[in-house]
Amino acid sequence: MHFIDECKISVVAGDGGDGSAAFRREAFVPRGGPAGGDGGDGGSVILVADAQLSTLEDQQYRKHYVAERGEPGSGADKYGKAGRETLVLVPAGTRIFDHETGALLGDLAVAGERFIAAQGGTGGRGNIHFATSTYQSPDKAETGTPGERRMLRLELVLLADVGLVGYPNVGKSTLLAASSRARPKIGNYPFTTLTPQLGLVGLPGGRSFVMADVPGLIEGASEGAGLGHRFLRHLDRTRVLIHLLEISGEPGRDPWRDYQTIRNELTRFSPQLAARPELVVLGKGDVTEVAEQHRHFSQQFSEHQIELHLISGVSGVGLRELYEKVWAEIAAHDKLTR
Ligand SMILES: Nc1nc2c(ncn2[C@@H]2O[C@H](COP(=O)(O)OP(=O)(O)OP(=O)(O)O)[C@@H](O)[C@H]2O)c(=O)[nH]1
Ligand SMILES: [Mg+2]
Repeated sequence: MHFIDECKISVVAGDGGDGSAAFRREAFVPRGGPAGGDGGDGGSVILVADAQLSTLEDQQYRKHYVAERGEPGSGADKYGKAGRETLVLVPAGTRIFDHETGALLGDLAVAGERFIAAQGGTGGRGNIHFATSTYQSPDKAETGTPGERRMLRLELVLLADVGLVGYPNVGKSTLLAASSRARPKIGNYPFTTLTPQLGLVGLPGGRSFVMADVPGLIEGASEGAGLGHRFLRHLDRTRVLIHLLEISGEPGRDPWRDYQTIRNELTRFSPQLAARPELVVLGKGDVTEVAEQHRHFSQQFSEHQIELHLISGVSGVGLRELYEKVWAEIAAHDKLTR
């Protein structure tokens, strides 16, 4: 299961500086030899894959990248200074497309790789290059060529780090919508979500992770009840699960029973998936009755050494704390596998 982070940027390279058509000035010589230097090359805009980055977030904010132009040449054989290049840092794995034609231009798969997004113009040659034995005083010099400019689309494929599991209607999609720019369908009935949805959840300090919302599970999903359980394969590559529970009015359900039912279904699908670190959450915490009963259920879960967090996708209560715990699990996992 993956998620495509994408953005559009414009890149404008610097123009090359013009060459100069100056002449040497010497006392008593009306016109000395040609002395106009070359213009400097314009700077290029270069995309560089950086190991520290994991999203295209910087490019969501800054969309225009311009490199410096080359300085013109001048008299006394002076060459113009080359324009400075502009580096655009992107995460490894970024693919670069021409926005107009859709053509794939580059693929920065590995950190350190570079792609010239817009080539700087070439500086024009000054008249010092144009003198010949028969043409001693050339008054022509070249103009610099313009820098390239174009619109690019950047695309980055991200894998889901976190999976949301639970009964239908517990508020999984609401939680994803509250935490990311994803806009999954939300409805007050079971099985609103039919296909997995992904969103990028941002945390302070430039941290982020991809969260996957999948359909709800019910008892017997492994035998095909409800939407079955095959969609859980989309959580194969996740590192943490958020198990969302609610206080439901349905007969035969309560958070602890629901918890065991879903755990059982997860194990039947895949013992490896069931073994992932899991954060257990009681949702809809904005409802007074839920907030009041949280202590009671929390007590019950703690008897099984499980911490029961209280959150609400509607009011946002508890989300910050929850995502810090998610982040700690992701970081611990990264440390283990590095
Ligand atoms: N009060 C309150 N209602 C919520 C909250 N989260 C979800 N709901 C409501 O619960 C219902 C189900 O929400 P969804 O987000 O669609 O639930 P889901 O778990 O994605 O459901 P499925 O896709 O069917 O599995 C909707 O009517 C939501 O408005 C919450 O934090 N507080
Ligand atoms: Mg849903």
